Amino acid sequence: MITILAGGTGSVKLVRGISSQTRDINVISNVGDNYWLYGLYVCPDIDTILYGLADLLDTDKGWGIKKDTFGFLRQMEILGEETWFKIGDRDVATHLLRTNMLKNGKNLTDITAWMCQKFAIDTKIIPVTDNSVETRIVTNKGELHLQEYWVKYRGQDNVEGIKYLGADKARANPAAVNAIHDAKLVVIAPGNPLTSIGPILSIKGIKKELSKSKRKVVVVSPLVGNKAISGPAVKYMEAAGMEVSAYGLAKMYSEVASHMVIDSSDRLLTRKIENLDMHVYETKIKMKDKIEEDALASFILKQVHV
Ligand code: FO1
Repeated sequence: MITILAGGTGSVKLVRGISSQTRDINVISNVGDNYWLYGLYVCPDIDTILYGLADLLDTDKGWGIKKDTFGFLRQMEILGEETWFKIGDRDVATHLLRTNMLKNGKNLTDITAWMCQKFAIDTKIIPVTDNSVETRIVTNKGELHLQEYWVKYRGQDNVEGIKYLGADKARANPAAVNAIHDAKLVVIAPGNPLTSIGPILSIKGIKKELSKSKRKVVVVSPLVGNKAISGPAVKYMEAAGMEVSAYGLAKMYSEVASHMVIDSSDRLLTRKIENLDMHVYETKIKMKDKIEEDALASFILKQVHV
């Protein structure tokens, strides 16, 4: 059984690649960027994995449902609501059902398992916690929810720090802890280290289980050189005072992982990373299509010996 820690658009490609090669997979999903909008509970990272595995994902955008329409949002605009967060008409069904089930007393874990069934997905998607953990971006102009900072205000203000509100009180999902404990291999997907994977690691029970299991944990770098393959990882890493390189990532992850996959072009960092007591594997980590998703997945499954 393989367990993957995943965040948003950077992670889904590898999740898809691994799931096309092996069946018994758990995905532990970030919940830090979940967002309440119009009374609906939106869970972008859970939905990206759901849609990605159900072959419904809009792969150009990396979120939402492909070929979705936006009539609902247009009507909200007519009614004078803010419409900066582009929820599609088909996507809204997911949020509506989820919110309704929450209101009827179900927890996010059970709702997500139900969704996996509805979307005919074998992979188990496990929210890292059923409690609220919210990723907040501290800027020079104040503190914002991640979605407000990145989508509403287009990431324009300087980032001074990142907080995971509620993480200190959040209880690790027992199913997530078990999924780490029972896995033969744990893969930290190439998600944003601070806003996709960081909130998962901010939950004590998860970090503790990973640290205990670190000999079977491999992290896949989301950086090539000092650039992120996608998204604002660099901005957040700089704000957190991290070195923006595979080595900077290795320092962050060396507490919870003993193996790291880096891009071949970063091979000059291999020695330095090995000095952190990590095994390093070099390959092409960018995944621009299904062939490259499968190639990286099979590299990990064949080459990483834990
Ligand atoms: N990202 C955007 O950049 N703009 C959007 O309007 C937007 C809408 C949206 C709706 C549903 C959903 O599940 C995700 C959505 N995202 C949007 C993506 C999301 O903001 C982030 O990419 C993830 O939270 C990062 O993991």
